[in-house]
Amino acid sequence: MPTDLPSGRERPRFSGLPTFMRLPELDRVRAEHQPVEWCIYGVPFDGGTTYHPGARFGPRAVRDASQYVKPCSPELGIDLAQRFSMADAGDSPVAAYSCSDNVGLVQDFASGLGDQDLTRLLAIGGDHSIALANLRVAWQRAGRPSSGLPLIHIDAHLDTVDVIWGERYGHGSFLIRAIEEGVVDPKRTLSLGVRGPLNTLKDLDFGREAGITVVGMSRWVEDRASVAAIIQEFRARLGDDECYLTLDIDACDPSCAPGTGTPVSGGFSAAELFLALRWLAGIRLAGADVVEVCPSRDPQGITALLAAQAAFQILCIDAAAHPE
Ligand SMILES: [Mn+2]
Repeated sequence: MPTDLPSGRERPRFSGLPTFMRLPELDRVRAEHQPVEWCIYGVPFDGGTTYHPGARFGPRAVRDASQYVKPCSPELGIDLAQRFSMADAGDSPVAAYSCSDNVGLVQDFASGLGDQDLTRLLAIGGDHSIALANLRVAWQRAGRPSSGLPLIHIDAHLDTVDVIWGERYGHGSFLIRAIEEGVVDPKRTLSLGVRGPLNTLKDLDFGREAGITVVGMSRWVEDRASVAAIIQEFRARLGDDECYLTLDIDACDPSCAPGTGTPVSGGFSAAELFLALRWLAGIRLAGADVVEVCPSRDPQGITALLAAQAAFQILCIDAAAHPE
């Protein structure tokens, strides 16, 4: 089902109110009684940040950068605007002073977006703590699978820290909470991009013992063919099941994603990230998020641009699973 998207060759991309990718606003699409297959919304929250704050300005920066995201992927042969009905729902309300309150608030907002059975949600962060809210809603909409949703987690960090500064819902804890709550299936979780330095040598133990397949950045650098094989094996275990995808922009190297709160050197280049995402094309997605863009750390805006283009590539992964 197509999206009514203005042509950049008729209406300039530098004009108009900036919705994500110039998509129609959700209210307008609903007023016309059109179904929505993918709904994008922002979560301007960074109360879960442990180092540089500022990701609360991420949704605005990503929307602005996304004015130059065009709808067609020649690599995958997909015209996203022809494939999906998409809309931008604006921003979720946030509880700026409370991580735990914020998760519930965002969850309530996201639960009311689009049609319960049809609409998948793409959240633009905000720090990584907001992923838990979107994951809960994706799990509910997928029919509450008892084993939890399979997950692709692209991040420099594994985000399985139990408690930081007395807080259980910060940006380093979304994955341990999601596993505890049963909304994520750790045995069908693939983590790409993790690297050191770590606080302790035991930091990855919880994830590995829970069954997460952790593919560290060193393997990507030293033996990329084996990463391709691991992804093939992961896809075989997925079968036709829907999978959630979360992208922390700090998976990428600070040279191409400096605008993030907890940067770690030695990450993916932009081209490598897109290669990894293309290797996932055709996986059915239950929902997704792109988080941790901190615009004030990046005056040139290359991080927000990368996040916007990556969000497009993520939608293309699902589009490849829904041929016209
Ligand atoms: Mn993260």
